[in-house]
Amino acid sequence: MTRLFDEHIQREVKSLNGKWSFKTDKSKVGKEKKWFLGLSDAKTVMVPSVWNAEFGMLSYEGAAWYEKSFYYSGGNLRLCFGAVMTECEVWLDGEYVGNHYGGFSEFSFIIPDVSAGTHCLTLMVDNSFGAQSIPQKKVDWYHYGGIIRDVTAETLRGISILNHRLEYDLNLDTGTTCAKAYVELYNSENESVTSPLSYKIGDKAGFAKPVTLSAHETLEIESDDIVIENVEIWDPSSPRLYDISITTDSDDLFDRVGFRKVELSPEGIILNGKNIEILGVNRHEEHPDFGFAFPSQLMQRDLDIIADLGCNSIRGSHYPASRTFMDMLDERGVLYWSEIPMWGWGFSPAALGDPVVVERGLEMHREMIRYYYNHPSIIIWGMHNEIHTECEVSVPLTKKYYEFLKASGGNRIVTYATDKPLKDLALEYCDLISINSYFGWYEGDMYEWEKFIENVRKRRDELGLENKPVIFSEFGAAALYGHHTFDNIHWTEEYQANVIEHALGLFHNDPMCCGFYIWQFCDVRTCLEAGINRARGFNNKGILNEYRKPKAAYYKVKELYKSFKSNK
Ligand code: ADA
Repeated sequence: MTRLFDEHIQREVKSLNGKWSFKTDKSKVGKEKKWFLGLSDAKTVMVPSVWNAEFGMLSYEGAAWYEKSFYYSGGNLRLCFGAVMTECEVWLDGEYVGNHYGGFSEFSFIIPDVSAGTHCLTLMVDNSFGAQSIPQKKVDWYHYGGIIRDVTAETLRGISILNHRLEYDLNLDTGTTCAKAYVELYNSENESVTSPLSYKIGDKAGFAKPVTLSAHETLEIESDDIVIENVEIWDPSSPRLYDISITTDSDDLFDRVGFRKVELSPEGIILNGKNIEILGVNRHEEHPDFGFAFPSQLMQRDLDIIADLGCNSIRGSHYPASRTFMDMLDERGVLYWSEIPMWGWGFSPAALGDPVVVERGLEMHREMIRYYYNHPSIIIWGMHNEIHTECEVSVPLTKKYYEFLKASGGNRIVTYATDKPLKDLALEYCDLISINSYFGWYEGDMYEWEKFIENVRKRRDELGLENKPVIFSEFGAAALYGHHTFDNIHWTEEYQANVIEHALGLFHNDPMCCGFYIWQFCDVRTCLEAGINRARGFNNKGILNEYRKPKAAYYKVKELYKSFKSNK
């Protein structure tokens, strides 16, 4: 995957990005007609991309096929996919390899003993929706389809390193961290193999031991305690990263970690022993010309804009962003909330009780943790957004995800965004109460925030949850870029700026509130096809437009975030 450093030196890695053959399959006949044996009448597309960016294909929903021939030098082939929207089946040289569900996570397949020569990789990709889909058809963003992130072909030899996780506990008083490394190994040979395994953290700490794996065995190795003294902590003011290097006789994996401590008190979020007010924005990883295949150059630009705005945190609404972006956040010291696309309105109570849906959501959390665990910038895991938490059926689901994330998600805050805090039944299962509300836009006028906040406080205390701080995870108003009047009315840039200014002033001065994420960073394309009827077909609540041009609210927020930083 595109990282900001080389993940491998010894391992051969070949990019399969670039030119692919592509063909739509509206009536889904491709499998029956064995298109995996060769695509005829196909057009050329560049991967990664969304097919909706192709001429005349903006609203195509359904199945489509991708095919690429590539030279492989022979061996145990690992095919890695950064993300494919939403579901796919994979063939190599006409042989079925496997499938994956879920549009925003990495996945891979290992195919042993592939001969040297030219091979043909085929994918059937489907972005249509059913009763058990996550997300459901109705969302307030666009249902792009396609191979949206990198594809690579790797060669595994002997004992290979598939993944690692560094769990640690940082003691701020002594400046010492006690860590344990977990390394997932795979023996790609047809016989048992023994190799030294070395795991280094920076140039001092780590562990080494010999490992033996039988033919094609996958094994997780756990280290003894690794104590690191005089730790330089990862903090927004100085985001110190430590290099990780893991090697065996025949393979390697490089990564980075940062040591930091996240705690929660009734007063809010404590990062590395200091109270921090979250000054945030919600951001979709989307652009009108590239959809979800978001170029890394534009990620840097978004982060430059976000730095100029004075934000210290981003909520990754509403799905895991690419790891390239996570690397950038780690380097820049920006705090992040990462969540899965279990998004509101679309999910009926029946769907929330469906065991297939619940398990799919859990699997998405597993994948998010598997690939994102080591990123210090992620301090919050989000379980879901605006689902029917006023219904009993949401409680076991939330409990299940909460317990899973608390047990395996590392040192992070676990929450979900609720738009029904006054009748929510699942608030017991979150560390932080996260509220989405839109006074001044959908509900009443902006001066109703005061009463609402008092009601939230009352309910929280009545439930005995007064130790849980509150964060406003969404609020805002829409403005059409360039629309101004002398009157303070909906859709103008001035009105949007007023709504945000009023809400921010209240949140900042409320002791129960530990931060806020404005909805939203920039305008995003929405799903007219799914019945989201919005002006221009965009959600216009961005404080920048979709091409990242600032609206009046941008400058207001910049001024306020600057003043908040200096007075708290
Ligand atoms: C919700 C939802 C967002 C967006 C927003 C809006 O809070 O979580 O994704 O749809 O409403 O603009 O109405």
